[in-house]
Amino acid sequence: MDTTIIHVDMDAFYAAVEVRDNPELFGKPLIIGALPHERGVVATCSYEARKFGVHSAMSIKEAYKRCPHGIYMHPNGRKYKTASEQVHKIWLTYTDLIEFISLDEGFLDVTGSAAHFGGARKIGMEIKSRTLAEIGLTCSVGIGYSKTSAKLASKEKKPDGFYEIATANEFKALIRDRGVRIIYGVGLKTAETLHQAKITTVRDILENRQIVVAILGNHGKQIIDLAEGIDNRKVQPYYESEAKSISREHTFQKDITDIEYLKDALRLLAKELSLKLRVENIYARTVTLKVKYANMKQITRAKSGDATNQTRDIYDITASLLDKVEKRPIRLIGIGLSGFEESEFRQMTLDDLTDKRDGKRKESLDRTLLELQTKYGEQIIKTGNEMIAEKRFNVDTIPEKDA
Ligand code: TTP
Ligand code: MG
Repeated sequence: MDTTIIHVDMDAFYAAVEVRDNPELFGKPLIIGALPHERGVVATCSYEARKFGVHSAMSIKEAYKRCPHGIYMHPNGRKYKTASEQVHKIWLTYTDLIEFISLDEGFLDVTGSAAHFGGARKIGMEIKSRTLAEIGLTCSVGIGYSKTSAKLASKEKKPDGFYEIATANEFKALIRDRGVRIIYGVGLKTAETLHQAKITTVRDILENRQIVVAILGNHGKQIIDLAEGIDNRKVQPYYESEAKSISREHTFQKDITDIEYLKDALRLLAKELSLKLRVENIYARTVTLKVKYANMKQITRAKSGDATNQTRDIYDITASLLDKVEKRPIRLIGIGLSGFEESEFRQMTLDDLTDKRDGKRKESLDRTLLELQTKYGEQIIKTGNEMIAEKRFNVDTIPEKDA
């Protein structure tokens, strides 16, 4: 059976929730984020504000220059979380194969369930009308034969959009003459590299495959596949039973670029989490690194392996994930653990068999912690929100090279 995927993305999500709750804001340029006199960035803004060139992650100073008559508001996270849960509930009535990408965005695999509801288009239209009637918000829906096509489709007619890309040929025809950035995974840097080789459109990519592979290697091959409309990535569903996660995070007083400092923070977060696991007598299979950059862009990278409750393992995994992410000033760093196993169901690992090594590890860790405390004082880490029985972190399936 051909795969059918729906991608839903709420329109101007934070701003739309605020407008819904205060109709006086309707039709006005509304900017959610820092206030003009504060240091900070735009989280999002209404489409009216976008007309003045304001967009997510822009410094609030720049936004104010472009739109001095706009209405500026701080975000109200709890409200958005509630709205997000309501939206997710609507989606779940059509399939349980859903990959929740963020509060306002998700992929629904309706391959098996579409016929039951009268087809994917019917589901898409119903999601739109119910989201408006039941929650008072608009969203954009894209239907595709793959994740990439569904995502492109939802973006195509934003806001309040509805669009379908049914085949790879339709997908190719749609993107052929657009800039290379249209391809998922082509970030600013990759685009620049391609531009230097005079490759500016998707057509250029397809007509210069050898050059693309020569300059970008495996990433280039991936880009060519996506340009051809080939994308076999599966929707990674999220099940309640796997939903539990425990996390610790830290927001820095100032943006940090020093990788060693960031790793020190990871060490302390890992230690806290390890303690928590041992108190609960559980082991985690998946370790997730969360990074929020100074421009508020947030990314997560995850790795699954043998279940562990050890500080050292949690640290090693997150430190190596950190080595691979883009190097930019970082405002927040966090670790999430999920995929828990009770001790009796857990497979023995090498660590269980080598008590001595374990002892050594603990010793060296304690020494590290002592060194850190001497270096930064007791208060280097203030624990952020703990999330138990919350959604797991979002895990990127194709790492973006540079977005
Ligand atoms: P988006 O879906 O990227 O943006 P949006 O829903 O506001 O607008 P649209 O989809 O119509 O283009 O992000 C969802 C929410 O995530 C957004 O409302 C605010 C938050 N966000 C940030 O806080 N910082 C950011 O840099 C981005 C991109 C989003
Ligand atoms: Mg959105």
